[in-house]
Amino acid sequence: MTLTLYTFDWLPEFPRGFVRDLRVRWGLEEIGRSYQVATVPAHPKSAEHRKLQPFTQVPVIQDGEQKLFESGAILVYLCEGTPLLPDERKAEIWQWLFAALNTVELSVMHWVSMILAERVPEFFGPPPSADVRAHAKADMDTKLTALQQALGDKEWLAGDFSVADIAMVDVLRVVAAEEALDAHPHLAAYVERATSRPAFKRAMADHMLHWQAADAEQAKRSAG
Ligand SMILES: N[C@@H](CCC(=O)N[C@@H](CS)C(=O)NCC(=O)O)C(=O)O
Repeated sequence: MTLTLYTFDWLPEFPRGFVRDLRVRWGLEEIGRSYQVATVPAHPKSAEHRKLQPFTQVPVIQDGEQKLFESGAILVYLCEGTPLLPDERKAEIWQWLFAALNTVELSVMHWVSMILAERVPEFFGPPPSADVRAHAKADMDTKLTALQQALGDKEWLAGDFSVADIAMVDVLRVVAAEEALDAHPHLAAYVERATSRPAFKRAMADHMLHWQAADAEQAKRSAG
């Protein structure tokens, strides 16, 4: 049965490459599972979307009878019983997956939303004061320093490449894109290592193709 991954029908340039359907696509590519993409309107949000996802966010998947939202839950569901979530390291991998989404991503998104408030105030504004932003950056850097220390010389967080690495690297990509990972060279190398994987490249290519098709569809609608 084909699994359906829901993402938005169209988004402006700035979040492309970072919308969280990417991490699900990456997981699907890693485990070799085919999928189709369906869309929900980004604006205005629909009642159908709220039935799928109570906060009207993406990603959501539908796999037979199983509907699931929250990217972490989706990744665990997909990777259970695969080499990305082997039974013997399950607890450790869950631990790092929660650390990615509940500790690191929290700090990263707090800081990134402040950067975006300056860049696209119509979505995220008003921009915070410089000292509020500096405080958020310091908090994020504390988390990144600790993460780098925990990673040490290891290639991946918990044994072989796992679902925790997908979550963590997808969170760190945002920091790397803002050139704020330079002070954490081991983490920068970790991101580079993970995003060199063919599965990531396929996922990213398909993610970007989706937005290109969305642009074409929008252009067609406004022309006709
Ligand atoms: N914790 C959720 C966060 C989902 C999330 O924030 N999705 C963004 C796209 S990356 C979204 O739908 N934003 C629109 C909104 O919040 O209204 C997850 O990991 O699935």
